[in-house]
Amino acid sequence: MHVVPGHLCAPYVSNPQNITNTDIVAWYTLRDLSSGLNIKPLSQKQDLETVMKLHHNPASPFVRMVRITAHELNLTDDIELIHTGVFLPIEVHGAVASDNPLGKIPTLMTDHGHALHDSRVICEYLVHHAGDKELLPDEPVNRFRILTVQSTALGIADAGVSLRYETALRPQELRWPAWSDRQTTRINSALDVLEANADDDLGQVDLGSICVAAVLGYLDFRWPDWGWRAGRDKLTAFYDTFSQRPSMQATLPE
Ligand SMILES: N[C@@H](CCC(=O)N[C@@H](CS)C(=O)NCC(=O)O)C(=O)O
Repeated sequence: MHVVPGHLCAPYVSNPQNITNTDIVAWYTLRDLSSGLNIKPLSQKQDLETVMKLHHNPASPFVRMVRITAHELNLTDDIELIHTGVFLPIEVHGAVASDNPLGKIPTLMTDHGHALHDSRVICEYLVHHAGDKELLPDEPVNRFRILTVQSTALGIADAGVSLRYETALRPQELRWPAWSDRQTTRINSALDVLEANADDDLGQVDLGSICVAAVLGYLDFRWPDWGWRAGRDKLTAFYDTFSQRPSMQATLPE
């Protein structure tokens, strides 16, 4: 049984079919305590059991998308970060692979013990978990517009991470410059579309703008001389403003 903030008198039970006598005793003990004496303030979340675990590495743009989303939803205290340490695309990382057969990050273990991947699934899960209707509204026109902006950002991240593997990790003699050029073209084309649609797509905090901000931060982190700002004034203004948010400041890549 997990006891989570806000549920002290009606504890959250991971699987209601598996309630044991111990759970019931714990439930009533908590209820009795809450009526009088030793109960902890709800704000002391860190003293309570964390209920989700995120395999992460702060260099990953996909991980950052998830972490910014968690910050914006006030869920950070509910997620334990598990750092992968050195994380290479040619090695199986045991801890990650045990929760995700693809061996990729981010991977989230929910409070129900389910492993979730990839970043878009995890972001949507966090929105659902928080009961939020702002970051990904139900209204279909907005919802699918936001998901498409998110997809554009994810495409830039896919191309960027692949380019990074190609140019920083692949042995020199095996490199394929035309393939690298294609990734660069893809990224620049997507940035142009984000610039053209910035007024409609980047004016609010939602899963689309969060993922765009994360991937622009990744470009700055890996390629400070890329020059993505040139000729993209709206994207630049968006990023300058968005990157001041506490969620961005708390998740800087390293
Ligand atoms: N589509 C995935 C992509 C995740 C991804 O490629 N993550 C990279 C780290 S930035 C990774 O796990 N690479 C390890 C590998 O490719 O083996 C998502 O959105 O989460």
